[in-house]
Amino acid sequence: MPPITRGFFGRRPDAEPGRLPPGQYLTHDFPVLSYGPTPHTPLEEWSFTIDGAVDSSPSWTWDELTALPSEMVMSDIHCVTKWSKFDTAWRGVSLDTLLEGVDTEGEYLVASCDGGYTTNLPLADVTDGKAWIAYEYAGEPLAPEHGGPARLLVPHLYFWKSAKWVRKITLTLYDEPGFWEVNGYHDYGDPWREQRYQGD
Ligand SMILES: Nc1nc2c(c(=O)[nH]1)N[C@H]1C(S)=C(S)[C@@H](COP(=O)(O)O)O[C@H]1N2
Ligand SMILES: [Mo]
Repeated sequence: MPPITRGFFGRRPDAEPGRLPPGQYLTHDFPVLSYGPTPHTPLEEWSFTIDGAVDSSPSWTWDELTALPSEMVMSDIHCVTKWSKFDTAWRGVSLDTLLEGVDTEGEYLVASCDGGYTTNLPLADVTDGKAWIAYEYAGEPLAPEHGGPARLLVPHLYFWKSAKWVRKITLTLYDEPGFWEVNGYHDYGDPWREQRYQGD
């Protein structure tokens, strides 16, 4: 078969074995899942802060954050309600960049958002190129319903860990469950091990 034909059919994402985590189905649209209304914080009032078990607590305005070196991220995302979306394209600042020069004894963190949503993560899951503060999606400013102006992006875990409208990351010494985690969702949320709910 000529390569062009093989490429055309062979690259159909839903035909790629092993790319969809167990129990997930592929979707091509981008569902919106928000608990509560979409906040609309003006960019002049927006800031992003790292605090908690840190020696110094850095904070960035919108202009400061978006002036930092950013990265293009292409990743598959997996929602606990069972949809997955392949090749989502983001731009954002790596947590590695934001945590540079921050000394901490914390091994966990809680991300807090406008609107009150929180989620917890091990620090090791947001370092070494695994997480970003994303502010563009598909080449456009991130839409408010998808977390704009900026959201946490942690694509290797279920998407509830990717906190929309994130404003703060608090480093903690102990694991402190967030909004869905106290309501029965798994503490860690690895889609490949199907860690949807507590006890999975
Ligand atoms: N602040 C906030 N972040 C959130 C949520 C939320 O309700 N509030 N929902 C989570 C869940 S369950 C999912 S699946 C994704 C959905 O992101 P999307 O609406 O961009 O698809 O955001 C996550 N981040
Ligand atoms: Mo979700």
